Amino acid sequence: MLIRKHNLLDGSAIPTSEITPQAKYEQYKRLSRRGLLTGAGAVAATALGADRIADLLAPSNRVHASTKLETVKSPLTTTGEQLTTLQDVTHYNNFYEFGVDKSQPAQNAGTLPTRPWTIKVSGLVKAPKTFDIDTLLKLHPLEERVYRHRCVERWSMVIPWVGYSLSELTKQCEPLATAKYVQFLSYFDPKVEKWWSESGIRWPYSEGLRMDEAMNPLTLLTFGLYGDILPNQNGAPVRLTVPWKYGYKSAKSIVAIKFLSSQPPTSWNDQAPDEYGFYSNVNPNHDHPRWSQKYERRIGQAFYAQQRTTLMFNGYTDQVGSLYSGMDLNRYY
Ligand SMILES: Nc1nc2c(c(=O)[nH]1)N[C@H]1C(S)=C(S)[C@@H](COP(=O)(O)O)O[C@H]1N2
Ligand SMILES: [Mo]
Repeated sequence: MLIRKHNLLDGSAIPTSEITPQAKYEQYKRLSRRGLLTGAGAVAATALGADRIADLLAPSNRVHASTKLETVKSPLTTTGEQLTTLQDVTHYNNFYEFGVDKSQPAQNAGTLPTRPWTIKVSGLVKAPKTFDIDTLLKLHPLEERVYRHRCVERWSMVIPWVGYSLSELTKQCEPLATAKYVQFLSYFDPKVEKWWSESGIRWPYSEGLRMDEAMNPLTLLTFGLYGDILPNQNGAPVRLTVPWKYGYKSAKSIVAIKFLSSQPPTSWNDQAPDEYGFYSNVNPNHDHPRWSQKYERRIGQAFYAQQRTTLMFNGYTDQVGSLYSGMDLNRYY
């Protein structure tokens, strides 16, 4: 019941199966179905109805007055398009540590311990440092920035994030001139994130950017959305948002940042290198081996209005196009 309802949220035409090899996907599906259907959730769902259950299982979804973040408007708000609803932004998620179905993070991520929380900075820096989350929140005024969000699976959203440019933190880290790449590592505790084995990903979730990409003002160190702290399923208490790249570059629940001289290993590239490159720039002219990237489906829009043409760099060419001048984007996909 729960599964049916959440899959119907977006009139899903694009199954999760497209991001992983079919056989493996069938295996995840069996595992997660078994987990859901034999659990207390299934029993309670029948008795109370799916909406009530979603609330009960994901206390992190409830908005409390004390979790509001004070923000200033940002000149870097880059789209005037209609926002995706808070309900869709928080109930259609990829966060594989909490399950491979898009409805699972909202149900399962409530147990993520978001305090105390630190980010450890190491590698090619003047001196390693550890930043507490509450220090990070005060490092720079928080801005509200509305970005387009395009997943490699061809769905998209428009989300009002809260944060500040990652470059503000990077400056505090004092990277050495030899640092050419930055790696981001997500929180990983197999006892908390009990769904970790459902996918073929090697944990912890790892992502990376070239230094100039990390320093681009659009790259957002993100603490909230819709004026509130991040719900756990969206990567609380701190994540990255890199709007010109496919969603998977934006690592959630970051606990470590490393400055490196060479390209770090990244989770999806590691899993299927011919499907997911290191750069992962949104590019309608470079097809995924199993599907075209020319179109996308805007979550939450009326069915007839869902289909959209995907824009080069997700529409952020003016801001980031020059980072790739002279590069063959079919080779560096
Ligand atoms: N740690 C971690 N970060 C992650 C993921 C994940 O599974 N684990 N999924 C990625 C993918 S594929 C996408 S599309 C975005 C989804 O973010 P959202 O659910 O907040 O929209 O998070 C990215 N960051
Ligand atoms: Mo994604």
